[in-house]
Amino acid sequence: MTRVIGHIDLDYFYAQVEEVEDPSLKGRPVVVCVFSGRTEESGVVSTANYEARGFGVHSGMPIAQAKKRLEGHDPAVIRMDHEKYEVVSGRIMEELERLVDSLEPTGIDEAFFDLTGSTGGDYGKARKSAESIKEAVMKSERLTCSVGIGRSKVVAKLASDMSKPAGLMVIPPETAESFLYPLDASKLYGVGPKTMSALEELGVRTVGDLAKADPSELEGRFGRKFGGYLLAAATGTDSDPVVAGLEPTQFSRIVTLRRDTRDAHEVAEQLSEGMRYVQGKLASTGKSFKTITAVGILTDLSTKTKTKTFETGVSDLVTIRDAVPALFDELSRAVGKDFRRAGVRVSGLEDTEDQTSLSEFLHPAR
Ligand code: DCP
Ligand code: CA
Ligand code: CA
Repeated sequence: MTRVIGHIDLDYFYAQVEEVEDPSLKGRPVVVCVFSGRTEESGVVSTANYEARGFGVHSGMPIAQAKKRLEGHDPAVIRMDHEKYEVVSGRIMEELERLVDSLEPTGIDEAFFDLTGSTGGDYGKARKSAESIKEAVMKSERLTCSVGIGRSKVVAKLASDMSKPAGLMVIPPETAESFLYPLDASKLYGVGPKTMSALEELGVRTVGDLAKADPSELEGRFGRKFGGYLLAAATGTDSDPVVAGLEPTQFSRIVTLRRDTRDAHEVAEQLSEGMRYVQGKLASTGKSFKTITAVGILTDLSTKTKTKTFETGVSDLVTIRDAVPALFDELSRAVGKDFRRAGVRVSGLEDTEDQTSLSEFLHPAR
């Protein structure tokens, strides 16, 4: 049977969450920022709403530059609150899981899903399902999203990208090739600038050129695996399945320190929110960990770590708060240099035994 694969991506996600929380922001340029804390202005733009994008503001831009572009346009400059977006994302993913055959989250605001079974391969039904999904997200969270449907992950992802913002694009299987061929090959998932310039050397500009390229030439240039993928992607016949609910393997949090330091207590103090975040992830997923790692990033950006492993699973904040300063103490003595950034990571995750009672405790309404 022809597959029905979907991709959903929430529009200007962090900024839209802020707009929902404070409706007075609607219509104004909104910029969500990661402040590094060094000076009042230092840091980068995490994302911006479409009003701000209209003035050329985009993710990764220095905050000072964004402010300059928005001068006189009443911008709202908001500090990024990752925790808040994680919570919204978690609720949406849970809801989506109930609406599709299988859901594969691929980031905080996006996921692939499969509707092959429930639609029986009928693309009219698939369009209806996609509309219900969009309505459900709007109804429960007041958020717009963009959805693409097609016969492969590559087609679905392209369709959702091209329908942004607030769009829906359904590409029935028989139109997949006419949809794909005119596009620039660089639009294909996995084709970055390096691959693109190699493709151009082979005379490939569009997806259609790629589909007609000599398979042995592609495999010679990119290897059997990637060469084969490129050909399949170009015709929308990439066969990667939707893999439901990937289990987390670790949780971590890294911060930029207010000043370079090797003082373990100073580092631990600035990581205390990070420790709470990690513990919150453990609690909400019903996991405990065996290994905890102190991560120190030096001024030359090299990474140093120190690890402690427990005999049995741990999930409480007190143990984390004890372990982290001790590990940083060891780490800074071993390294003998100041840290610029610091983080905490827990890994070796396993299910906490009293998972049921714990999740009941955390979500009494369920
Ligand atoms: N993000 C970030 N830094 C980046 C890119 C993204 O912090 N360089 C964060 C903020 C975004 C979220 O990840 O809201 C999702 O990223 P997207 O690339 O999906 O971008 P948006 O959702 O913001 O915008 P779009 O409407 O284009 O999807
Ligand atoms: Ca998005
Ligand atoms: Ca995204």
